[in-house]
Amino acid sequence: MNWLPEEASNLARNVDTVIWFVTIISLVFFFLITVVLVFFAIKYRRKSGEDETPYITGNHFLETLWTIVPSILVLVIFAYGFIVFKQMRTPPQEALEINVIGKQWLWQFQYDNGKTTINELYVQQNRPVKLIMRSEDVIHSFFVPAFRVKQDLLSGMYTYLWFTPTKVGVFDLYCAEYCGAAHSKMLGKVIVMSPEAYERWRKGEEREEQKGVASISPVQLGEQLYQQRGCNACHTIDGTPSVGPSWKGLFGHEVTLQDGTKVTADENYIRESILEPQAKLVKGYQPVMPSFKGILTDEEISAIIAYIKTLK
Ligand code: HEC
Ligand SMILES: [Cu+2]
Repeated sequence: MNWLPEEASNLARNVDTVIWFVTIISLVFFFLITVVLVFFAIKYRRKSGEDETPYITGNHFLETLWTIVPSILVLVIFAYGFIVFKQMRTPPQEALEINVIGKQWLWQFQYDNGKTTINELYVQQNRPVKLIMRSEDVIHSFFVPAFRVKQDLLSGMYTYLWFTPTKVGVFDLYCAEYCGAAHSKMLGKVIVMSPEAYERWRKGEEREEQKGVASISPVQLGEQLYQQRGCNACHTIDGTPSVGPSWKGLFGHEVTLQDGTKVTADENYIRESILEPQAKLVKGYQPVMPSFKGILTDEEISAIIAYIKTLK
């Protein structure tokens, strides 16, 4: 029976067992009670010539039974749930720590080797990971259904999450707390790699490899980055203003800034807008764009500029 999503972490099976345990107990009692109810309603319904119901004051045996049996069951559910909960809240000592920042409307991941990624979390198969999470604005919630983990991110305090991914693959990451206009676009991927591939990725060797395999044009790369780096949460490419201005017709045109001055959107303006978004604010918009300094390489910025140029 494949009613639940794929199980791709060490915690998934345990969570599912608790859910099935509670569901099956509920179903058994639901049918038991419904069947008895319907049966009694028919059997003891009012019949002609039989006006008075019998006078019943109680039944000690039955009352004790229906108090003790459910109490034991509820305690068993509690104990079982607590055991799994405790496992989920206790990261192992050797877990690899990754910092997670949630902000409107993207995920940022910082690794021990100094790397930063956006909307893509890279982890190693069969190696426990501990996420140390915070928000830079409102409440977000980190949710990976295949791992059966979900945890809120708050500003002003850290929250934690851990899991051991057990399957190599790419899994969906959602923000599960309504966090504003582009909440539904606050999506990411968790990329689980084999130990060898992860080691290469950590050392930064995978870039060369990628280049060898997929030599895509700057425009194509720019288009990919628009999606993968979360620009699409705030910028449209069809002319409709969103949280930020649309990229359509941006390049080469005049932009009116907050203080009324006008600048022409050339390569340097766009580059500055990406690295220091607050340096020149576009009129009519809030200063909410995060800086991508240290996140996008020069090559990637050039690719985004090339892509914006095509959006006439
Ligand atoms: C959280 C929302 C948000 C995200 C995510 C975001 N931006 Fe922005 N961006 C804005 C806002 C708001 C403005 C206008 C205010 C300003 O100039 O900072 C803006 C302005 C810009 C401008 C100047 C546009 C103009 O019309 O003059 C460029 C270029 C830009 N962003 C590029 C990017 C790129 C590239 C990314 C992804 C790597 C990105 N933005 C991600 C909100 C965002
Ligand atoms: Cu969110």
